Amino acid sequence: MIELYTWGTPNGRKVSVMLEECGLPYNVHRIDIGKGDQFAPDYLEINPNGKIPSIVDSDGPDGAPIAMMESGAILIYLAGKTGRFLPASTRGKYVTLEWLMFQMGHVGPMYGQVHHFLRSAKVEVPYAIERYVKEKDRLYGVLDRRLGAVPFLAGDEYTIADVATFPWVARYEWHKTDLATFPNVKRWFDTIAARPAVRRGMAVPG
Ligand SMILES: N[C@@H](CCC(=O)N[C@@H](CS)C(=O)NCC(=O)O)C(=O)O
Repeated sequence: MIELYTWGTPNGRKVSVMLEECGLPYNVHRIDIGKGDQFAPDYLEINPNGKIPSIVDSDGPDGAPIAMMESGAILIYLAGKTGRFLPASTRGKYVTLEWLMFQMGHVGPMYGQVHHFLRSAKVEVPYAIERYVKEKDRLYGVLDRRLGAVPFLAGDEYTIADVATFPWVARYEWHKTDLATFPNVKRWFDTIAARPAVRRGMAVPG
């Protein structure tokens, strides 16, 4: 059984969507990051970085339990465990990892900064808003050009790169983006949003 430690954020939902897509049974543990649950000593044993999401798989490699942090690493782990959503071809695998890293290194951190400075900052910081909104729009341009050339981020197949990116784009209202201005992203977004497993995973932790 897999134990999922999560909260209702894009990084958390990447993992619940993947677990639903793979049909893996899992128990949800709510880590309320607003109340500081992520810093509880027991939780830091699982995720030394004090963030969500994390998993503990009682049936890990070599039959021994494994605890994992970092959503991108967790997606790679679950893809390896199930043989799903990471192409078998060498080229397909590396292109998928390329776009997964693009999400982990750019889309997540930059959209997260936009959310912070538009919604949570204690003082309005126009310089930061301008900087991160500009970068967010540039990244939407990169995604839109890519998705104008191929149906999914890694090519023809739906992969963990899409699983990772979708929950961030799903917050388009938070970062004040009109998806109609990025029509290829919108086509991709609507396709993925219609998947039943995505609907279920996006509702976690409920
Ligand atoms: N690179 C990490 C980022 C995790 C992350 O930033 N999680 C946020 C929620 S989306 C969190 O736990 N924030 C609580 C905090 O910073 O104290 C991953 O992808 O797992």
